[in-house]
Amino acid sequence: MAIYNRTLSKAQTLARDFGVPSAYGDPEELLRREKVDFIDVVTDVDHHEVFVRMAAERGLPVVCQKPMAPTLKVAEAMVQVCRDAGVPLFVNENWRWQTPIRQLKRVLDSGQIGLPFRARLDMISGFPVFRNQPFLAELEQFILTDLGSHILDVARFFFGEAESLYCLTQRVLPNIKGENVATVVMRMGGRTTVNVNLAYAESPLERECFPQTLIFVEGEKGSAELTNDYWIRVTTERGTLAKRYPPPRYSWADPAYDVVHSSIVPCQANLLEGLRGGKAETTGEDNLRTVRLVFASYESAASGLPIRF
Ligand code: 89Y
Repeated sequence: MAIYNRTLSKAQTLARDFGVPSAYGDPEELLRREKVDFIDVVTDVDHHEVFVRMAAERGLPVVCQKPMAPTLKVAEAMVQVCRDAGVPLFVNENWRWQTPIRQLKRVLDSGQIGLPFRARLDMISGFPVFRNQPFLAELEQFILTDLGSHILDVARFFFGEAESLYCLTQRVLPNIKGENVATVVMRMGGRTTVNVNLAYAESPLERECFPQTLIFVEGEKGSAELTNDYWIRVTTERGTLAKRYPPPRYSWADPAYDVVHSSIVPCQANLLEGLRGGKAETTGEDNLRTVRLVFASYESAASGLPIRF
């Protein structure tokens, strides 16, 4: 295993902290000298393409952080270059692997609430995210790329592909560049109306629960809800069944990001399965459909018009 960073000292610090045998300040040198099974690209989004191309040229499988690319065109080119080279491309999209989200998917798949006709996915938080991740305030396109990539992916995971989409965005904080509030309405899987509400507006909320996603699904035979503190409530004509599905605790995880950080474990396990020739959920081809929703949202917000796929 080896680490590259354009600032060699940073690569060396990381290598020391995580027991990685070698560190490089030049990616070509790393690839020349090391025996590489796959490349994991964890740079900023603007540098994903260059490293994915590097992997494809060498026939090396590659895993790329979310969001896959800064534009839909670049994401399409990345998928194409890997497809042409016969190189597996995966995207490190972890939100759908959160403990309560996996459980809610099981509830929907069990048929208990029948076919879903409408759903609401809320990631609305007053958490001062820009204090922890100051680079987010510099993004011209913020909440739809940062959070929309995750929540629109969860929407696809639950309800299938979108046939149409309409989006409104707002910027309601002064010292940031991009939109920090977005509302996306979609028709998905031929039957479900899906509302996605995103906000990092720093408004005080009575039940702040960053970074939990709250979800409500209405079905033909009942409803299912993922509420604060990881409670899932399933209501049918027999009544309501409520059970808590908290994420596992890891000593290395930041307690403020528990449900997110712990989801990295099953996500990585699934990517490893893909790298070993098995089936991974978030392949480049699959994640391209999520990227399409992100940029269609910007297009709809800019034009004021719905998009049909
Ligand atoms: O950057 C974001 C992510 O990927 O997960 C949560 C986050 O840290 C803030 O929205």
